[in-house]
Amino acid sequence: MTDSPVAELRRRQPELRLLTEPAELEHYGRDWTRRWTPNPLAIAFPASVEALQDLVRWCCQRRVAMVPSGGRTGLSGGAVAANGELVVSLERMNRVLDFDAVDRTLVVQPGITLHAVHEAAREHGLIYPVDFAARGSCSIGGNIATNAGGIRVIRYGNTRDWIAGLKVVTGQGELLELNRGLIKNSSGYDFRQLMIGSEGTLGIVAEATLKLADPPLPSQVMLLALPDMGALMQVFSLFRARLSLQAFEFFTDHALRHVLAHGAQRAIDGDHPYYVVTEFDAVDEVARDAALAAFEQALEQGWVSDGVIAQSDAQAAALWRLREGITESLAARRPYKNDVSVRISAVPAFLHEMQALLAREYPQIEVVWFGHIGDGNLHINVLRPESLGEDAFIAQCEHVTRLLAATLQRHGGSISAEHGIGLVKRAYLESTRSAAEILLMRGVKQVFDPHGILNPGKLLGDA
Ligand code: 2HG
Ligand code: ZN
Repeated sequence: MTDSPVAELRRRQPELRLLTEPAELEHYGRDWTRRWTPNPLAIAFPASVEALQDLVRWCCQRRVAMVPSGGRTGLSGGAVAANGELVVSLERMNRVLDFDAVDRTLVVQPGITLHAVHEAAREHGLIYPVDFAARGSCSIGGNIATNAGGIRVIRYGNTRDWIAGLKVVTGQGELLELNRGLIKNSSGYDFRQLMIGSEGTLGIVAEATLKLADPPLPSQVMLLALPDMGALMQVFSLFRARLSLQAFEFFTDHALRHVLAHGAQRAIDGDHPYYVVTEFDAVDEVARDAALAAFEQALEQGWVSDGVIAQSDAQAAALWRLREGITESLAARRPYKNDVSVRISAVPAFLHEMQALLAREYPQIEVVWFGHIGDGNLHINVLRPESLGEDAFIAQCEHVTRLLAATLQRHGGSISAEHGIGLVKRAYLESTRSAAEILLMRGVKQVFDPHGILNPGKLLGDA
């Protein structure tokens, strides 16, 4: 009689932590999407690059599908294991390996949380500037796999801009050392950049060299209430011209209602349809006066109806919570999520069409918008009414997403700005990427993972 795959793996790697209990399979087999029923084969926790490499080699020989797994805070189903895959959790590979003061880089294992990376950089008087609400749970490997963005993109760019080197294990178990921390390297195809955003379909991140930056100047946080949607980009243009922005985020009154019900503190009285949280350099009195002047000008123009400036770190955190707490405040409702982007210049026209589309297609359904408006990135969370069954709700949302994808296509936008394609968006990839591009993507997949064992079904769908 032949061994089961799990028994065989146990014999091959006796040191490997392997979980197979139903509760563990359930826990590690899903991400924040909660749409698919987890059904992994087992959960493996390699503790070293060598163990990871050996694991991939075994999976390749045995044709066992793998799902690389970090903090599983993803919103597109990229870390879901619903088809008997082996989940490869990088949880035990969570250490800082090196800091180089001259290069200003931090070498980390993939399972380290974003928060722990921030702390490690801070210990050396520097920052790792990519930041977003899931920082305490998400892992750097997952951030790299999705090219995570967040709330500081307007100033610092996406994860892609902060990766100086990567070690990855390909679908045949080869270990590649990509770019080795070099700033300048004009020696052909940059596989590092190909791996970033590949959602675990081309390789598994085994180690990352992160660039660090100087801490930003002292800042101020302002909350603004806006009378209408048209004012959003007017205020943005004004503030961007007058101030040095670190963040510019927006949310609607619907979002505010949920976040307040979830424990956040109201900061502006009255009913206002739109809000902006912005953070900007405010190093001295001159800079603070410039911020006030910008606010007053916006007030005179009728683009803002009210506003507050945080007077302490605690108040700044409270203002940020109004924006950052939205996802969590909606989580119990398991919203259907869109995460879309257009060029900043296309935002006003796109917003206009999108608002009309959502009002027309979701007449009885609550839709919550928020996001990184200063980057042209909008999050749309659609809440299922109790009267509508789950399947009918998803079907309706998929229908609207198809219309939304067509609108995005007209405006040259993307169906996934920062959450990835995963399982959730794969039917819409064609609206953002051309047929020629998708064909090449399949070719690339074939090169790095010829047996299709790395996160099958995600991003490109089934080949
Ligand atoms: C954010 O910007 C995250 O807060 C989550 O990207 C967005 O929940 C969402 O739709
Ligand atoms: Zn976001």
